[in-house]
Amino acid sequence: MGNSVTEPAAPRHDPDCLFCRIIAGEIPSERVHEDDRVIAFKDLHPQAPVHVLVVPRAHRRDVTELAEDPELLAHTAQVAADVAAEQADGEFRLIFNTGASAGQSVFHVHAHVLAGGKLAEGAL
Ligand code: DGP
Repeated sequence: MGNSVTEPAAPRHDPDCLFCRIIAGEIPSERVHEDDRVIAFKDLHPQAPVHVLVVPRAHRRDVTELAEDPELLAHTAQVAADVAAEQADGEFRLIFNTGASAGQSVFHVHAHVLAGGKLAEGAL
């Protein structure tokens, strides 16, 4: 037996997290996609004709933590593209607000997919 030390796994479900609760089905959402790694649902306060949040199921704080799993980051981007193709013309804006001063209000990583016509310039 080796004497290796295993890092504790990061928590992957936080019962106090709004998006963990949406993922668990405890809070309703209008889902447009789900698979074993991510769900996508309509934003409560849409800022564009199509405004969907793509949310990894595993609780990660922000895109910098998500980037520790490049395959999951790539999958999140691919689902965003698929949603934009299904719900609009395939052209879209992808935003990860990261940190409170950048506008992040829910600290469970999520990609905003904005699509559906000429999008206004400016911050989300
Ligand atoms: P951000 O500010 O980048 O953390 O984005 C959080 C988004 O989450 C914001 O655009 C509004 C949305 N949101 C907050 N609460 C709910 C909710 O209960 N349901 C849904 N569908 N969206 C929510």
